[in-house]
Amino acid sequence: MIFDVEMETLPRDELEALQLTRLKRLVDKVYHNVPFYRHAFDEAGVRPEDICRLSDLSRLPFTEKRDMRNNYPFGLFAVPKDNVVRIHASSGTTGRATVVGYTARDVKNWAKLMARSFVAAGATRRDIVHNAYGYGLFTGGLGAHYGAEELGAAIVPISGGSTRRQVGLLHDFGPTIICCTPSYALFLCETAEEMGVDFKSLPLRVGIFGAEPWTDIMRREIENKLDIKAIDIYGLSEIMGPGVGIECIEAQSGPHLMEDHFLVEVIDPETGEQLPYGETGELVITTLTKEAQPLIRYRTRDITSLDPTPCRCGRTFLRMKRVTGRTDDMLIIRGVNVFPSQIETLLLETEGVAPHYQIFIKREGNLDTMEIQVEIDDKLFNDQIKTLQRLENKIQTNIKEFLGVTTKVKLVEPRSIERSLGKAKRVVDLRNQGA
Ligand code: DLL
Repeated sequence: MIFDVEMETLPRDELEALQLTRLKRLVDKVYHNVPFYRHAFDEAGVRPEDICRLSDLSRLPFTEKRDMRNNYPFGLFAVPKDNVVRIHASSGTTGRATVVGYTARDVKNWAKLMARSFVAAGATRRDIVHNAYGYGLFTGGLGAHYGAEELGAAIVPISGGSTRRQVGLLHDFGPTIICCTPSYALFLCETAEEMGVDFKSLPLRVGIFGAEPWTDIMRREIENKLDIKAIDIYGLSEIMGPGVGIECIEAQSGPHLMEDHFLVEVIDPETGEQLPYGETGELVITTLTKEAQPLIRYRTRDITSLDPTPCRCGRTFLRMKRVTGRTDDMLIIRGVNVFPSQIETLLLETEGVAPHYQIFIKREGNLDTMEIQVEIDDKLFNDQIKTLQRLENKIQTNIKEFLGVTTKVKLVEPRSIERSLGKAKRVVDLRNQGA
């Protein structure tokens, strides 16, 4: 099913014409209303009237996270503050928080895009949605909430945390759809097991998971454990929140991007050059309809590629490949580049380990070292030390062979790695703590 058939199946030439009209209007608006953009455009020697075709997009300068921080809190607003009805912000663990403002129309558009997303994931107004994304400054909770209401489904606004209580409600209310991070879905399932609740006997049929990188092998793990279809939803607060893209349940092969609202490109993160479809690089997004805080060519730091091939669901929007990581997540261990998601794939392909792991980066002398702690399955827990050592060696060898990096692998007891209620912390960097 498709929520907005007209837009979501628009022929590409009509879609591009719409994008161009919107882009021109946007460029004109930010040039005249946001001093930061006027300055940036002047510096790049480009004026609004220079944008005549979609390919002229590459003449515009990029916007980066640091530009948002430098204009903290409201410097990038393109409307008077009175027109702003909602403000979200990122947690700001690595500096000042990133602030995002919405007008009433922005909130409405977001709700519509999230309603589209629910329908793409197979939801209807008859569904009950258990929403365990955090409510608050994080966009996950309220984003999903407004979308489910827009669709007319029933939403249970449980937010993150109180995990045992959540299991009780999953059992009692019988929701058919669950929204949370993939790592929290596994934690819920594990808690249910401890409480004697069998997830497979619940009416739950679809999970809408995102907000953190996860792999296809993790998807299979979740689908098997929970007996549901697991759908990947993508988004980021700077651009809107969840619903920038979502997979369709028909193909489950990478999120369709909502291209009538967002103009997307993939660039080489080193040179800034646009890359052709299919090539992997950094996703860059221009918001075409945002009123309060539009962004031009925002560098997401997310690594992916774009897939223009037609999808069997009938949507004409491009699909993005699953995000494998962020440019700032890349680990460089003794000159070798590794992404946590590559390690996840190798770990989960190994029989006997559970989908819970953490990567510790330490400095020993002048060398960076990596230790991976991964939980073993309950089934292996009572096995002989020899068996466990063999398993550790096997994982170490696999990682060396496939990723070219030497690691220390340590198997740890089931349930000993801290569970997160939202985004999982996969990498712990101890290098600046004298470790
Ligand atoms: O995580 C918005 C969101 C909420 C998306 C709920 C999906 C579901 P931020 O906290 O600003 O916003 O974090 C955005 O999270 O740039 C990616 O690096 C990562 N991310 C989000 N969705 C995915 C995904 C929300 N499906 C950052 N796969 C993004 C991989 C994702 N990474």
